[in-house]
Formats: sequence, structure tokens, C-alpha cells
Amino acid sequence: MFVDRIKVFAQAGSGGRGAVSFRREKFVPKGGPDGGDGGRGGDVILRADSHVDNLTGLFYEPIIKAKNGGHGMGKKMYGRAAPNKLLRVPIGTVVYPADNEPSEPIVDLAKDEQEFVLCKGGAGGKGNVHFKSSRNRAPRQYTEGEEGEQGHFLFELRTIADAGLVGYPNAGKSTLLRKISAARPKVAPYPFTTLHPIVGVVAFDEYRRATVADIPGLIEGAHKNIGLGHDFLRHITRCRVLIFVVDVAGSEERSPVEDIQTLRKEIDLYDATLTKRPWFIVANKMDLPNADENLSILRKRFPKIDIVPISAAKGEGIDELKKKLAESL
Ligand SMILES: Nc1nc2c(ncn2[C@@H]2O[C@H](COP(=O)(O)OP(=O)(O)OP(=O)(O)O)[C@@H](O)[C@H]2O)c(=O)[nH]1
Ligand SMILES: [Mg+2]
Repeated sequence: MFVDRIKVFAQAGSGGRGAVSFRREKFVPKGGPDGGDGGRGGDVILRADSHVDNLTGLFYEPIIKAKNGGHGMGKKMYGRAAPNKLLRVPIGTVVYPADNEPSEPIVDLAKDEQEFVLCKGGAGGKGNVHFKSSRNRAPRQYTEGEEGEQGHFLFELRTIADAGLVGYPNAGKSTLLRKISAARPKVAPYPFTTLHPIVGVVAFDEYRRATVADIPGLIEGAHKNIGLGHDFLRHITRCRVLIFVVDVAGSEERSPVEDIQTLRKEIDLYDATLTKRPWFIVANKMDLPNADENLSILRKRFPKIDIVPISAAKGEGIDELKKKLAESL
């Protein structure tokens, strides 16, 4: 499962109540007030973490709560301060208020280890020790702890991967991701095999790596929510580089040139800024008849765009593709 958008309820802890208590000691008949303060409630804190890659952890229980502070006690003892509740989220998590969409983001956790206090815990209440005065030597006043902040939020992942594989169903996107990474998306000869984006890590050498998302197939009309529609166009907005994978053999009777044109048009109609993203073409299924001829037609039609011919099934052209991918990032 891949969760990249979820509504969450968060609640910080409330402060503990202040205590009402009087000193009792042998030979001290009327000890003064000694009720201590309540402890503070825990904060709800978000931290960006490079080891977390999606929001699935919140799917079954989209609730984050920090504990309340302890109540104050006699002998001027403070209540226990509650620990903060720390939630690790993927880098690129953007938080919005959930109620009145669309609105400005509350925070964009763009850097590794960046932290943000989403809900602040309440301060502890005051014990009666604070209320002693010359006129009132035995005060029974105290204050309750403050309530912790709480709210409903929308968590959304801005980037899911460095590059996204965009193409018609059956173009061979999943086959390709299996060849370049350890990810294991299902491959099958029928459309819409992939239903959720799957992210794989591609290693170029010892130090350099990139994440690539296998995005479910798009068809004409996707911007009007036809096929698997909008959801998947939304995933495309979260990839820095777009790799258009085309069945260059035209094995489903479509023309590869038209495939690319249609896909470009769909992303443009969905969000015109997408067409400004860096992109290149992977001409897949080079092992099938007609592929060579179609490849030269494609090259003539898109002279300025890099086109990498491969056969994902046979594992041919994969090194060139990885090189091109490394360059484009
Ligand atoms: N001949 C040949 N067949 C391929 C090649 N790459 C993929 N295929 C086949 O094409 C079919 C579809 O491959 P997938 O990788 O599932 O395609 P997809 O683009 O992920 O499809 P969706 O998930 O439906 O969008 C499968 O039967 C693959 O075996 C290739 O390079 N050559
Ligand atoms: Mg697939």
C-alpha cells in the first residue's frame, strides 16, 4: 500500500492540575500551603526522516496524541511533565489545515531531520502554594492545567520520487522498474496492472542513487478522470523528472508518436506546469518487429528530446537508461 495523502487528528497533552495541600509536620501546628504545580502536557512533533517513504503508518489509525501532564502534589512537588509525541514522516510531507481547503500549508517538511511542533502541550496548573498572601494564609485556590492544542490536518506528500515513469497501460513501466531496482511491481499483459505507485531505488554507483516511481497507466481523457484518472496525474506532480515510457513497437496498434503527444496533452490539461518539468523518452519493446522503424519516426518527430531505446523484457539498453537518468537529476 502507498499512502501519500491522509487526514489526521492530532492532540497535544493537557497540563496537569495544580495541587491544594498543606504542610503537615510534627510540632508545626499550621503548616502553610504546599500544593505543587501540574506538569506540562506533551507536544505533538513531526520530524522529517529519510528512512520513511510514505504515510502508511497513519492509515489504520490517523490519530496522534501526546500524553497529559501529571497533577501537582503535596510538599511542593511538581506533576510529571509528559513526554512529547514524535511522529516521523517522509521528507516532503506538507501539512495543511483539514477544514477549509484549499489553504496555505502550515509547514513543508523539506529537509531531513527538520522538526515542527504541530500541537503544543498545555502548561501545568498552579498549586495553592502560589496563592498565599498576608490576608489568606490557607488558600484553597489552584488552577487547572491548560488544554493541549488539537486539530484536524491534511498530510500530503509533495515528492514521491526523483523520477516518475509515465505511460500508457502495458507500455512496460513495471517491467522496467524491476530491471533497474529491487522493487517488484506486478507485470501482466493486461492494462491497469499497477494500481498504486511503487517506488524503487536505483543505484548508479556506490554513492549515487535515485528513487523512481512506477505510476499506473494513463490514457486519453485521464485529466477528465477517465481510466484511473486524477489520482495518478496527482502522483506525477510529485516527481522531479518525467520519463515517458512508450511501446515503440506499437504492439497494441497505436502509434508511438501519438502516444507521446496524447500523454503530453493529458498532463498539460491537468496541470500546465507539468510540461515544464525535465523529461525524456524511453522507447521500450525494441525486441519486437517495427520497433526500429517507429524509433526513427519518433526521433524525427521529437528531435530535441532524448530518446533511449530499450527492451525492458530482455534487459537491453538498461545501462544507457541509467546513465541518462543520472544526468537528468
Ligand atoms: N516484447 C516485450 N514485451 C514487454 C517488454 N516490456 C514489457 N513487456 C510486456 O508488456 C506487458 C505489460 O508490461 P507491464 O510492465 O506490466 O506494463 P505497465 O506499463 O506496468 O502496465 P500497467 O501497470 O497496466 O500500466 C507484459 O506482458 C510485459 O511482459 C519488452 O521490452 N518487450
Ligand atoms: Mg504496471
